[in-house]
Amino acid sequence: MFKKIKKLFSGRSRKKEISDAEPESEINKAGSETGKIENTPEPVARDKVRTALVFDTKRRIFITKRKTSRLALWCPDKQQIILVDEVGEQKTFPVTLVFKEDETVIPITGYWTENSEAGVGFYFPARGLFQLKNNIFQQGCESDLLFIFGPDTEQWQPIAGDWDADGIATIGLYDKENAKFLLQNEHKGAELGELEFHFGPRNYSWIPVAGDWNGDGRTTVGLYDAEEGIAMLQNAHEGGEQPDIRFVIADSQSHWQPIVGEWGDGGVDSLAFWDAETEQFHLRYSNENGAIDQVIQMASGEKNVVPISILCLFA
Ligand SMILES: [Ca+2]
Ligand SMILES: [Ca+2]
Repeated sequence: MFKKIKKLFSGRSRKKEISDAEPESEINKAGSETGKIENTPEPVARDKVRTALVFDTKRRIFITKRKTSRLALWCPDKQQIILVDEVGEQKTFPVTLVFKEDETVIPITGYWTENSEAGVGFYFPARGLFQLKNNIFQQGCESDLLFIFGPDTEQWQPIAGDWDADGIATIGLYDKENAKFLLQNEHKGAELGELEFHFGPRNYSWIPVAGDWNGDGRTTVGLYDAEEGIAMLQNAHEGGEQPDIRFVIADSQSHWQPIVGEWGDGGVDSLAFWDAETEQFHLRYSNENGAIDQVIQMASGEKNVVPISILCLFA
């Protein structure tokens, strides 16, 4: 498998596209062919609260109600994800990468298909390659989607989100040198994004983030300046120097790494920060000036980790 894939992607060919799909996990939306929910509860905002029929290993049906942002750590040395579950316990899930060479790998997360759960992905800058896995809880497959996207340079940083509010997250890239975003609405390889715009200053210290800052179901981009603790967020796929939202994290540290999730009760995504020195997540519940709202202490025992936020379905 490894040799085959390596051959296909040697020379950074941007035209190859592989769909290496494994069977989907047996999660079905309400009203699908496999089951119906009578007396459907009141309508809820798409992508925030979703009702689904889920079959367990004994083919029993239960109903899940909510997608929840979970704190997690990607451990590249062990190719594992440490997830904080719904009761605060840390659980480890192995993730097999296509490439096992000593190259840079950057994690991203999202619902890659309508039936995904706890999707995770990885970007290999040296190859421009995205490897997406629909469900970290489902073992036994390396990836569900594999494709090359973006210009043939290594300076791009990956992001992911539901840019068109159709319930499916797709990938994007940010070029910090030129303050440029490229966003894709489909899982397919290309050299250019469907959406392309410049946002923010050209500054090496800004970190790209993506979230639904206003709760309308559409993910949009933002930038975080770790040195100053400044966040600049957009609510539309538009460029410019002035953001829709700008705020300062009062007690931020320059070494904190930002992630995005729905941490508060306001129905919007906001920022959290990973402090590798103290192994703590610092959560901010709103997108406005202020200090950290909650601190979560981790005890992974791992040194070389990358913080991520994973959307999970929980009953
Ligand atoms: Ca989408
Ligand atoms: Ca939005």
